Amino acid sequence: MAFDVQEFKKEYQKKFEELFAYGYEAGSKTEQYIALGDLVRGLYSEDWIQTITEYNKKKEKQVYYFSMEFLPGRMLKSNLLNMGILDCVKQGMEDMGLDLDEVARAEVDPALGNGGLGRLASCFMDSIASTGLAGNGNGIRYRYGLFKQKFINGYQIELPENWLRNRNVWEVRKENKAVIVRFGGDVSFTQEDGDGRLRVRHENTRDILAVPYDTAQVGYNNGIVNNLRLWSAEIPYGDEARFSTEEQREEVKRITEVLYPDDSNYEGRLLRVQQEYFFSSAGIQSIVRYFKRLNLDWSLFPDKIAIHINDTHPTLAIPELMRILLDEEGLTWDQAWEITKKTVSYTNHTILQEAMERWPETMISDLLPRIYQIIQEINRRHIDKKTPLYGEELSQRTAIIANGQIKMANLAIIGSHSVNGVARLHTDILMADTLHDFYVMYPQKFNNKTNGITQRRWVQIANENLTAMLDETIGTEWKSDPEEIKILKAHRDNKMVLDKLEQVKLANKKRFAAYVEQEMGIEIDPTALFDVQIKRLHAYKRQLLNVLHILDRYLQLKDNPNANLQKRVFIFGAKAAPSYYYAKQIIKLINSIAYLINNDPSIKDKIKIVFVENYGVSLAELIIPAADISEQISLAGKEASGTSNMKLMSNGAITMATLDGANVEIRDNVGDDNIFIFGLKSDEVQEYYRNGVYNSRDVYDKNPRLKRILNLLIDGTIPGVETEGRDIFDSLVMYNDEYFLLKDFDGYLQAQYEADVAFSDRDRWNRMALMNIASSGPFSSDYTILRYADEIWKIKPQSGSKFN
Ligand code: 7GP
Repeated sequence: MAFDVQEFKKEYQKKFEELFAYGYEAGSKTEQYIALGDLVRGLYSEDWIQTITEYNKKKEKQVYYFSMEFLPGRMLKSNLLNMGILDCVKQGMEDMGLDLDEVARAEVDPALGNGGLGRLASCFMDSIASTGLAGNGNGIRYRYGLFKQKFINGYQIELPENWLRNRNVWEVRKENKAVIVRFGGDVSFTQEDGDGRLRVRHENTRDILAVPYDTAQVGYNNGIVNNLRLWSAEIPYGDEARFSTEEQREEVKRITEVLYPDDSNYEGRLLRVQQEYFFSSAGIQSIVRYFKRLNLDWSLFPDKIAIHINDTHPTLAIPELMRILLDEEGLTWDQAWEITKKTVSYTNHTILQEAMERWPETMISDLLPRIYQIIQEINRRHIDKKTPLYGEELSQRTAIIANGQIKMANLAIIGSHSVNGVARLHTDILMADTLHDFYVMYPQKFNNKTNGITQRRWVQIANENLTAMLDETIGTEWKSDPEEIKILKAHRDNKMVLDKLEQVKLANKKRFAAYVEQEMGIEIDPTALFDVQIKRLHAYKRQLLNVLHILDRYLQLKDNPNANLQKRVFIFGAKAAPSYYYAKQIIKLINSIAYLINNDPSIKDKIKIVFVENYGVSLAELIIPAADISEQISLAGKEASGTSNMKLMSNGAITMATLDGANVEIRDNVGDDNIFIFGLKSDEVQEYYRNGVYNSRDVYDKNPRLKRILNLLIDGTIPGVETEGRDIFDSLVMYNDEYFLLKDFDGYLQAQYEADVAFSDRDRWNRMALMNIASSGPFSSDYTILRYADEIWKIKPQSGSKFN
C-alpha cells in the first residue's frame, strides 16, 4: 500500500479532529486508538470492495468457515502489518509524540472463543486471506465474550467481559443483509398447485432477525480482503408488537448475549442449541441468497461453495441446507442430499467423550420441528442403506438418533464428504478407535490436517526482536514463505548468532518481568529459566503434574538450600470453566503454592511461581516470546493437537512433552536432541484402559519421593487448601489417578533434570532454541490452509497470489 509518513500524519490528525472535535494530543489512548483504527479501516475498504466484486464477477468458488468461536486478538497491528504500513505508521505516530504500542493496547481483545478451537479459526482466517483464497468466516457476535478472570484469595472469580463498551472500529453492520431465523411452530404438509407435490407449511414460528456484522480479514501484502461475518440476534422490524413484553425482548437478545465458557465440554442447554441453529441458519441463508444471484443450476452449488464446520457446533447447517433446498427451492431429496454432502466438510477437535455433542430428541423436535424431521429422514435412509451392507449392529452404532438423543458427530460425518483430525496421531486415533465404525463405512472421507499457526501474529507482531534478528541473519523470505526459516539452521554453530538469540530472549523476558512486577508485584529474575504452561485448565492437560514437579524442587531446596538446581520461574496462564469444580480447585492450589514459595526466604528466589490473571490472546503475545520451556504434558492420546506448542517453538522455547497431539510431529521436525520427551505413549495408555492393572495407590506406597510430595497436599504445609488439597490428593491416590500423573512422574522429573543441565550450558541451549525456530516453518497455518484448500475445499489461490 503506497503511503508515506507525512501523508499518514496529515490523515490521522484530520481523522481525529473529525471524530472528536479536538486535537489528538488531548485525546485519551482509547480515542487515539479509535481514530487510528477508523483511518485504517478506510484504507483497506477499497480493497475489500474490490475483492468481493472480483469473486462475484469471476463466480469464484468460495469457502465458508462456520465456527461458533473466533479469537482474533487485537486487530490494529495485525492489519497494519498485513497492509504493509506498520513501519510507516509507527514512525508517523512517533513523530506526533505517540507510541503505537501504547495506542494499540487500548484496543479491547475480543474474546469470542474459549481456547484452541477459536484461536485456530482466527489463524485460519488470516491464512485464507494471506494465501489468496476466496474465503469467509461465519459465526456469532456475542455481546459478552469469555469471562474476565480474577483471582480473589487464590480462587477464580468470573466477571462479565463487555468487549463492546467502546466502539468496535472494525465491524460494519449490514442491516440490508439481515435474514430471519425461525424457531418452534407447527409443520404440516399440503398439496398445492395441483402438481401432486407435497408442500411443507411451517407456521406459527417464533421469528428472530439475524443481523450481520462484517469484519475485514486483510491478506498479507496481497491486496486481498476477505470477510468474517458475525450474526447478532434482534427483533424483526415491524414485528415489535409481537415482542411487547420486556421478557420477550430479552429472550431474543439472549441468543447472542454470551459465549458459553466451556472448552472441550458439552452441556445440553437449550440456549446453546439456539445459538448453534441461529448462526448456522443465518449463514446458510446468506450463502443460498448469494448462490441464487449467480443464476446457475443447483447441481453446480458444490462447485461454487464449500462449507466447513469447525467441530460439531455448526452441524445444523447440514439439515438447514437440506431444508432450504427441499422446502424453499423444491429440489428432490436425492438432489438436495448430493449437494449437501458434496458441499460440507467437518473437522473433529477432540476425542474426549464429555465433549461430544448429543441433544435430547425432544429438545430438537420442540425447538426445530422441521429440522428434526429432516434429521430423522437422514437417519432412516442411512440405516436402510447401511444395514444390508454392514449388518444391523454396526449400522445401529452409527445411527444419528439413539436412546432419545441426537448425536451431532454422527450427523456431521454422514452429511459431509470429508472428516479430518487436527494432528497425525489424533487422526489415527479417530480412524482406529473413536470413529472406527465410520472409518469402516467411509474410509475415503477421513484425512488428516495437522493444525498450524500464523507466524505473522505469533512472531512478527509478538516478537519484534526476533523478527529483526531473523531479517538480519537470513533475510526476509521467511515472512512470506515460512518454510524458508530453515535457512537459520546453517547458523547453528555461529556463536555470534547464538549470542544474539540469547539477547533477544533476554529482552523479551525483561519485558514480561516488567509486566509481572507492575501487575502482580512479583519480582522475577530475567536470567532464570522461564518455564511456561499456558492453556485452558483441564485435568487431561495435567497442570497438576507441573505442580508435582515444582513441589519436588521445593522439597529439595528445603532439604538442602544449596542444592544444585537451575533457578526457575514457573509461569501459568489458564481459565477454568466456571462449572468445572476440579479445575478450579487446581487453580486455588497453584495460587496457594505460589504464595507459599514466593514468600519463603529460604528458597532464595530459586523458584518463583507466576499465575497470570485472565490469560488470553494478548497475554499469550507477551508470554510466548519470553518462554524458555514450553510445557506440553497432556496424557498421551488426549490432546488432539495443541497449538501453543507451535507458537512457543516458533519463539525458541524448548518443548517439554509427552508424545501427544502435534508434539509428535514437532519432535519429528526438531529431532530428539532439541526436545525433552517423556511419559507413556498413546498406545500404552490405550492398553492400560483396555486391560491394564494400574494402581496409583501402589505407586504412592512404593515411591517415597512422590509420597512425600503428595502428602504436602494434606498435611497443612500449603496454607488455605484443606478441601482442595484433600480432594486432589484423593483423585490421585484413592481414585486411581485417571490421567496417570503418578505413572508419568519419574519420567517427567528425569526430563526436567535434563533440561536444567542443558540450560546451564548457554551455547547448547541457544543452539536448541535456534533449531526449534528453524524447524517451525512447516507449522505455519498457511500450509495447513493450502492443504484444506487443495484436498477438501477444492479451491485455488487467486491468480497473482504467490501460492497460486
Ligand atoms: C482443541 C483441542 O483440545 C486442541 O488440542 C486443538 O489444538 C484445538 O482444539 C484446535 O484444533 N479443542 C477445543 O478447543 C474444543 O473446544 C471441543 O474442542 C469441541
